[in-house]
Amino acid sequence: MLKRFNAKRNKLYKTNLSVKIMRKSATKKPIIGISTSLLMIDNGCFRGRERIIVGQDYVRSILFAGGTPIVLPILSDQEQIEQQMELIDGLLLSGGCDVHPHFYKEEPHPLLQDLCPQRDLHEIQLVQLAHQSRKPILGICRGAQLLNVAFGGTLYQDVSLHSNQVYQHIQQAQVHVAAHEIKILEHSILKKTMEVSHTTINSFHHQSVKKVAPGFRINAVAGDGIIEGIEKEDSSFIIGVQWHPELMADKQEETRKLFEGLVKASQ
Ligand SMILES: [Mn+2]
Repeated sequence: MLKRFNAKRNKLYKTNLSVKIMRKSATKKPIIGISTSLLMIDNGCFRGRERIIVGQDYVRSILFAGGTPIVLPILSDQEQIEQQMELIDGLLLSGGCDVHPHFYKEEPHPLLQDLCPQRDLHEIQLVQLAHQSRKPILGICRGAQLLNVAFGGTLYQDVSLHSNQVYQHIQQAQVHVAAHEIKILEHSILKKTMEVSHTTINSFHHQSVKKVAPGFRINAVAGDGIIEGIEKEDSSFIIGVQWHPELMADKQEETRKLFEGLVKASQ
């Protein structure tokens, strides 16, 4: 009698468990890993110590798009970087300092700004691992530049080296203000995602893509010829945008669609 009862209980338990597992996987929000910067504290008790930082706007944009954000500290051990990749469904490369020009075989130009080579190395490995495991990538500002360099492209170390006719790409207006126009190219993943051919975006970059990486194409361009976005041709979602959509996501519908696109591709 007891045996039969136990068997019945076990069966019920197993059924409940599988329902629970099914429910969990059906509603699981994609985990989006956000790359981070290091900040040296220059005053107070913790002066001289480093902190991991990432803009809360990236976190909020992923949350609004239906994803679960996690931050990825800069690591150097290959196996541990692989473990970071196993944890996430999609990768968001955040903005920050310049990519070291040695990664694209150039020497530092006088207009080059801050560097963080350990961050470059970490993110290049994350990009390679995400690509190998077919996980989507959205690169924002520095993230778009890093993506281009990781796949063999080069950068203008300062946009003034593109021409002396460039727009103001470090806007003086508030961060959410749409400052200059961009054209979004037909048949691009970006066009399919944002569903517009033109838009006006904010701009906070002093560098930009020079030679587009092999296998990539331009997906957005400003009127002065500065490349404002790239994407991997044979990917479902490996995109870099030169502006800061996370600072405008609550102002522009097409911008929200960019984050929704990343989360959807990560499902
Ligand atoms: Mn710009």
